[in-house]
Amino acid sequence: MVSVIDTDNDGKIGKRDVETNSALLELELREEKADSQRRMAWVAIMSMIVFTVLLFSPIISDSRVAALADLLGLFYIAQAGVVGAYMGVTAWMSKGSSSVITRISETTNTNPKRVPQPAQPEL
Ligand SMILES: [Ca+2]
Repeated sequence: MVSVIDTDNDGKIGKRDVETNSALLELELREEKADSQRRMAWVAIMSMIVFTVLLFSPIISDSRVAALADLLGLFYIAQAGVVGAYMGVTAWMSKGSSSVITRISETTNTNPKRVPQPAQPEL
């Protein structure tokens, strides 16, 4: 259940309140998604580091490393792909998020450019 908050404090839930709330909800969902994608990228980076350290440690024998060579190559490519996709998606999403912020500032009228100017006296 999503509750609608009276964002402009006029005591009524109007169309602008619903628009502002839906824009804020969209931002929250976007942030959640970005958080989980960032976590995935960090796990990918850390797994590459941990696996590399493990492969160079004496715990794993040379014969095992040789046997897993092809699989490990694919592993590194896949993990680097996750990190690269994260970078690309982050850059792409940062372009789209400005439209939501513009929508919020339009509905809440907090954009300083949109503050109505006092009428100029005619000379
Ligand atoms: Ca309202």
